[in-house]
Amino acid sequence: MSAILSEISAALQSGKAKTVKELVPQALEAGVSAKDILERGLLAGMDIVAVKFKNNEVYVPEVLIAARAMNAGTELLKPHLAESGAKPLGKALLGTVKGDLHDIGKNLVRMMLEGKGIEVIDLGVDVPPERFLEAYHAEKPDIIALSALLTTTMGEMKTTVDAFVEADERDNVVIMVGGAPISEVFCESIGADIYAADAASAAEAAKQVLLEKKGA
Ligand code: B1M
Repeated sequence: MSAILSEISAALQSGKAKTVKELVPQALEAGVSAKDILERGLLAGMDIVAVKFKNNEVYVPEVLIAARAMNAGTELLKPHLAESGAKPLGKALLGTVKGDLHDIGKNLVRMMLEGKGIEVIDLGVDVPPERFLEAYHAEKPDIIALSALLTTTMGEMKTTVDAFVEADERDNVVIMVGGAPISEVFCESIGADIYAADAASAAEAAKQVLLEKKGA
């Protein structure tokens, strides 16, 4: 890996958004492709942060700061990536279910998904099933990602899955669920496809689904 890509990865891991903003244009000027800067610099750094987060070696604040540095870098790359034809790996529709206002975990899931090169449409919190369906029809995502933090709102995940069944769209989309009260058993019981225990696992599972879909 070229030295500047290692520097970008290291700056991202330490959450140094300002350094990332300086290094990305330098790398572009030096002739490194936007795709390499994204994949071998920014995403490589975010992958390391994701593993450390999963292993409790870093915590929420560090992840949020690293994600901010990631966003600073990807913002600078966006026009170049469009030019070089690099496409997102796929698209996910994300939201915290109806009645639930917790969004910290959901936001981490969004950042981790974006860190894997997945486009995320974030519907926010307190999202009713009909809003998921409406956005599904408008955006045609590959994955619907549902978060719930309350035992009283877990049931909304089933209502959302059922809404896709009723709309005859269930077989056209992968539904992933997660959040503190959610389990593999619950996931199966409501007819969802994937349970992810944390944001890093959610992003890894989503990436696998999209790679399989592309036949990679
Ligand atoms: Co609330 N709250 N809260 N709360 N709150 C909990 C969840 C609770 C466990 C606290 C407790 O009593 N010990 C409890 C739920 C009990 C239960 O249902 N069994 C609770 C309650 C009761 C409530 C209220 C009802 C309190 C009240 O008003 N009486 C109320 C409900 C409001 C509502 O939603 N309608 C309420 C309100 C709030 C605040 C607004 C004050 C605030 C939310 C602020 C915000 O999100 N912007 C809040 C907070 C902060 C918490 C705790 C303390 C922390 C949650 C958090 O953000 N954790 C929480 C206690 C706790 O969890 N220890 C609690 C950090 C975050 C990184 O973790 O969200 O679990 P988490 O996300 C994880 C994984 O779950 C996973 O990935 C993340 C980590 O990588 N994950 C996914 C999450 N979504 C995923 C989706 C995926 C995959 C993985 O795929 C799609």
